[in-house]
Amino acid sequence: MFLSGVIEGFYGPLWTVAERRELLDSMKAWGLNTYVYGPKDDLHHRVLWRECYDAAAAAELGERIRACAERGIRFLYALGPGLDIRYGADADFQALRRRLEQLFDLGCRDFGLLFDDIPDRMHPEDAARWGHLASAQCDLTHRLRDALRERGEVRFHFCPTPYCGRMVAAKHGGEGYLETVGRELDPSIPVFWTGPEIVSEKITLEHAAELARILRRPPLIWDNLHANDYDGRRLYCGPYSGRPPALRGLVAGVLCNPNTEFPANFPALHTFAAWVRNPSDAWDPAEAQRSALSDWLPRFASAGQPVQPEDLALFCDVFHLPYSEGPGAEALRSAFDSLLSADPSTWSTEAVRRFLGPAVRLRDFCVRVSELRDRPLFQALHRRVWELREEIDLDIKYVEHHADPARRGKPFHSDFHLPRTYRGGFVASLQSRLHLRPDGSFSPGNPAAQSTGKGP
Ligand code: GDL
Repeated sequence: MFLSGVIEGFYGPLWTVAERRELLDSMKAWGLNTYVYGPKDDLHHRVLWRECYDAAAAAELGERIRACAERGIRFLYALGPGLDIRYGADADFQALRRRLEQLFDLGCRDFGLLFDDIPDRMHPEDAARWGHLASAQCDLTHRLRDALRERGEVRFHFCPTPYCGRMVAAKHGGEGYLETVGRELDPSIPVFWTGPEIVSEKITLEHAAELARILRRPPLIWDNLHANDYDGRRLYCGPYSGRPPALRGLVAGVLCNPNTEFPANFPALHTFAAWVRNPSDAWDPAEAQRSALSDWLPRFASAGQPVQPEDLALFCDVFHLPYSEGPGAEALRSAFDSLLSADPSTWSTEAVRRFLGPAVRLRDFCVRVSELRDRPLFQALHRRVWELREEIDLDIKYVEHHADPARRGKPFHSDFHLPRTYRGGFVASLQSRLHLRPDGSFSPGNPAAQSTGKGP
């Protein structure tokens, strides 16, 4: 069975019970078949991996497992013991067994052992026994699976310590890690893989085929395209893209680990599900996005002025995908760039309008967001929208100032964008100190041009 669905597998606040219920309903409606539970900051997933859930948490999990079953969705519980496990310690094995048996008793039959984002070194005794980290992890997976099989039929899944091309190239996990997994892990156990990068812009057929060769099984894609936990300023409301539909024939499945803010995931998951269902090998992300946004628009019912479809589309072009903005955002930025690169006395009315038209629409959309009747959606979008509104408002005022012959040439100030409260704070001051070049290398930046870092 081709696995398609959603991983709750990011860092940061977990989704709520109501959000998960909505997710499962949408997944059923959209034809997605797998939900993976493994949020990094459920303490019992990583830090307290030895401790079983208390009665209340277990009851909630049991309900969720039932809710999945009722909708024909596979529930996969993922456990990440790698931070401090001793692979050879019986006490640790028994703790893992107890953890998974608790889940088994709640109805769970699909398990994942995740060894991502952990130290890639073992205790010397484990190293002496297994030689390779991969061997210790594969052996542990088999032992656990065999123990659980005494209870009934179960399926296991495995996330390697190097889980993308870049980590393998850096020999994370040790020389020959993936080859060892390919040789030693039971071939019926799917192996997670995020692509050439942790957040992969593209996953090609060649890449998947090469992985399948090394792993001796088709990889199970853990897709971080829409994950935003690594940067509090970003949000991804663009369409699923960069993966040819033919990829479906080369992998065991694709599971998306999306934005931490659940309500913002509508376009990501709607377009992803359309990609999964797409009958042909042709894929038009823009078309999928139009369909997703037309279904999303009713959620933007406002207590004030109504939200227009083209404004929602522009917003999603701004908060688009990690490696690209949508066409509306590109056009807005290029209109602004062409004004900034010319002397304001030469600005044509048309060039000013080309910028101000969409900029004002975007600013107005930001105001609309605070008036949304769907308050969880407002909360999910609020911080990013506020920052966007601050910035776009500044740009509009700047352009209006210099487009006005009476004010042009005089310095531009904004009473709402003041030293230290605007773009201030310690983090921003650190950000200005190291400059990231397009080739990925860092060099000293120009902190003097930024805030003094003294407050507020
Ligand atoms: C990761 C983490 C994931 C996180 C994502 C994006 C995997 C296998 N693990 O490396 O939990 O959400 O990056 O930051 O992807």
